[in-house]
Amino acid sequence: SVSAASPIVVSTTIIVPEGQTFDGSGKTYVANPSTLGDGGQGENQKPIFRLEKNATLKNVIIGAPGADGVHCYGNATISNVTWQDVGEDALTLKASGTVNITGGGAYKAYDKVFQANASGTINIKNFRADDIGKLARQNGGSSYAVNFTLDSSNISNVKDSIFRTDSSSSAAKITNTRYSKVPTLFKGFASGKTTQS
Ligand code: DGU
Ligand code: CA
Ligand code: CA
Ligand code: CA
Repeated sequence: SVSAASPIVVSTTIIVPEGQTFDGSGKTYVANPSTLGDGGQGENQKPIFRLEKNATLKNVIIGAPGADGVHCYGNATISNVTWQDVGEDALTLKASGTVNITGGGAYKAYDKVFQANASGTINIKNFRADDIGKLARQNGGSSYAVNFTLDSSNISNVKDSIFRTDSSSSAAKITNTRYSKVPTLFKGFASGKTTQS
């Protein structure tokens, strides 16, 4: 009889070097909980993938445990990556840059999906998210500028908001997106810094 392929258990963070592409060919990757983290809400878990600047991650499924997901050090391209059960969070911008996330989805995020711990831009397009706390959050208390965009996506069952910041210089824009059970689109943005159409 047929059976699903076993996931690839990652015990040491997979590093995608500067400018290079990691193509997972649709395979499923999970964290070794004893080395990277159990995917619960404890901080300081390690990522399954670390992308150096201008790296690309594509055609990857991240299963459970998801640990601290993907860390991006500068510009990154994330294409057709699905987090089946987001760990502490799904992806973090760790150094300034633009992250373009296209296709894929994120499910079962107790708190945040995307986390911006540096200034830059996070563009999310053709994405599906369900059962999440927030789609993207700028690190609490930070005042640098982050530009968030969401386009042509489908977001459902959100506990808090789509985009959240504490920075008066950050901005967010949502276009052509379908929602179900989303209590708030934008939280903490200054007036005039959000648009929705
Ligand atoms: O100050 O920096 O939750 O990257 C608190 C911490 C916290 C981060 C963030 C993350 O905000 O650890 O997961
Ligand atoms: Ca966190
Ligand atoms: Ca989860
Ligand atoms: Ca984290």
